[in-house]
Amino acid sequence: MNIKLYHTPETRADRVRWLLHELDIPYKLVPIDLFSGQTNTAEYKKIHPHGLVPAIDIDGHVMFESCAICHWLTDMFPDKKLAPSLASTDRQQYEQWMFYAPAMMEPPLWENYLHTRLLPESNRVAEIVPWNKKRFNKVKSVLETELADKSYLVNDRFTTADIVTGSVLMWNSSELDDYPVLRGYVQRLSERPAFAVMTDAK
Ligand SMILES: N[C@@H](CCC(=O)N[C@@H](CS)C(=O)NCC(=O)O)C(=O)O
Repeated sequence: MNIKLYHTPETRADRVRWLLHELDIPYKLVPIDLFSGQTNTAEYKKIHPHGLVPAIDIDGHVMFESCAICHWLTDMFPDKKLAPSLASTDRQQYEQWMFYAPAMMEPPLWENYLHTRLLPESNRVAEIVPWNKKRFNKVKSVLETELADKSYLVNDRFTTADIVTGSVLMWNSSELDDYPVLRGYVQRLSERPAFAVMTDAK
């Protein structure tokens, strides 16, 4: 299998890269500079129609959406045991957390990034920021309770669901003071050899 990952450091492409190292499969990294206009070309739009990262090319078949890529790669390599099998009762929990990350965790953080940094000041809505903080605090409380008596989300075994949820928590790592369980979780995840390889290589 020939894999090419279109990647920019410190973006959602990192979660795919982390997973590729957990799976221990060879791949080619295609560095993408988001600020050079490279993603706004007709050539790159054939890879990702929105001009975003990540995207992945697998034997000439291109796919985008980081969590979908993680989900697919995990199922393609079942011997690596990074997801419970479809027949296992743990699979429900696995699917739940895989979708929780992009559906419940990312939107409040991303919206606040837009309304505090990315949008022109005249387009920012200040009132949305505390509301989103509240939404994300709820996410953190849910995960704090979930992980209180275990190291990983699904039946206490490391899975790709920890990569996707962990990678979003890492965006917010400076605001985990009131969440000791999550601080420990993020620390544990960042000490994994596959995670270290990814950050060393940046
Ligand atoms: N839902 C998509 C989001 C992709 C996305 O927004 N990527 C950001 C980096 S994290 C990007 O490429 N931003 C560049 C831009 O907005 O021009 C995914 O998870 O892959």
